[in-house]
Amino acid sequence: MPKPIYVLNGPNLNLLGVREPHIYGKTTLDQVGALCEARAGALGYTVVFRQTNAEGVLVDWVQEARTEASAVVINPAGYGHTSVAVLDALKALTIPIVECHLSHLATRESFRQKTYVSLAASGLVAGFGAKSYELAIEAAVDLIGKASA
Ligand code: CA2
Repeated sequence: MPKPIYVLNGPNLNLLGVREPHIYGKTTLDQVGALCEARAGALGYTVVFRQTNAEGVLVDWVQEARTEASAVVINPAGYGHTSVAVLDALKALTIPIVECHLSHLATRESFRQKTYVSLAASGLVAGFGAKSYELAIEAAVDLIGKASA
């Protein structure tokens, strides 16, 4: 059994489906987790799906992924735009990293158009709502396959 794909979620994503559905959709974070499990399962992987509002906890989970995960899919939320600490943690990984966002960052405020996480990730999926996560898992599985080929 391969190691799980860690799907890590940053601050305020616990509010998904509850507020601002016009930007982030109506799907709750629990439902996103179920979608990730189903998509990963179909591809032969399990997921560890977590959310935190605390930057240090996100750093701890990224560090944990170094030894415990096959890949990381991360929606850093607001910390993507601010956190050098999360970037540094990601840079210590040798497994694939895929950045994931619900909204289409390029069409939003200028401060959302760059993320520190992008400097460590292989690529970014953004703008497809909950589907972004499924696409990010597909990309992660693809990258795992390429790394072991
Ligand atoms: O589009 C994304 O996935 C974001 O990572 C979401 C973050 C935002 O800061 C990023 O720029 C883009 C915000 C997450 C907050 O999610 C909420 C969901 C519902 C209601 C309020 C906030």
